Amino acid sequence: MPRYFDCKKLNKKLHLLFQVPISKYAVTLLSIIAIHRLFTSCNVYNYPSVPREQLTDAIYTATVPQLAEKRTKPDCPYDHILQSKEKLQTWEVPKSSKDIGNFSAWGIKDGSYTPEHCQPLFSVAILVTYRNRQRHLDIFLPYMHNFLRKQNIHYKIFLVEQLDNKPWNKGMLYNIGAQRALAERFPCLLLHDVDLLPLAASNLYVCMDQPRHLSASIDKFRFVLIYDYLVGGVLAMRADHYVRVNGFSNNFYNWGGEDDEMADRILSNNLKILRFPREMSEYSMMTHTHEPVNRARETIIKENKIQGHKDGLSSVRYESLQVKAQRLCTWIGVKL
Ligand code: BGN
Repeated sequence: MPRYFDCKKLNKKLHLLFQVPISKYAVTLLSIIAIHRLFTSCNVYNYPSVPREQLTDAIYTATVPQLAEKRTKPDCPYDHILQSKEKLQTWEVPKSSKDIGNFSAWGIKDGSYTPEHCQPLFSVAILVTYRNRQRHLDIFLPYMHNFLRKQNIHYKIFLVEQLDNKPWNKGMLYNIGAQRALAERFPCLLLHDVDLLPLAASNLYVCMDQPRHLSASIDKFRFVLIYDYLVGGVLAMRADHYVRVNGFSNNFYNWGGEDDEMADRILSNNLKILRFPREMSEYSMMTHTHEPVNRARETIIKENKIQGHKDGLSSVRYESLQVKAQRLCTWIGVKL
């Protein structure tokens, strides 16, 4: 006997299906989404990075010419820093300048420090963009000097402050800081948010052969890299690469987008974004309210791409600029 399709049976099955309460479907759907999320976040949590044992070969060794010329001391060691397991927990980070304790500015002049007993193999200009965040700055400067003086590197902190009341323009401030650092012949630029504090002693503040994103694992984002082309927060670039990509765009006012546009510049110049392993890239973000969101940011990213990133380091314009050497930083005040 041929078997015919039984409509009655199907009707009964469909009927049963519709009798299942809607909440059961919702629970199943939510569980599927949660499991999917878990797997995808696992991926960004364990983002691709250069393994600890290969870092020595991937870092960019270069100093300012003045240092390279007078080589009288033995080379500074760095292996013990890269291998260090020492790390602060988020709750151990200072919450106000009072928590810093007795800070001593030994060895620091104009925001710069050079190790005394050995020959540093790296010179790094640390550019910090700033406006109206005194509470952060009072923690950031002593914290960073304490952190960096242990790294055997030659570094100098440039604080670039926007002095006018126009909307905030971080990209342009970085370009202005970069012009100064390039004039002082720093081979490596490290672009640093003032509210981020590194937690791992092994997070050596140097450039790599390719652009390097340092703040891949921030407590505010549950230590997860939120997307793979993120370069916001702390980024290190060889000075020649910064010039090659024409720096940051000057077209972004207020909050957001300028870092994603920088990622675009990096990738379209056939450069890569490299990272240290996650346990070396942890940061704590000091709480703050951010600038108003730039609603045009997506459009500007697209337009800049079409125009071949012509706007940037080569087209910075500002009204006035002053430079003052202070003990803990070289201060650059700009009116845009
Ligand atoms: C992203 C912002 C970045 C910011 C990170 C982290 C944009 C562009 C949208 C087209 N990007 O969403 O600028 O650094 O968040 O906060 O808004």
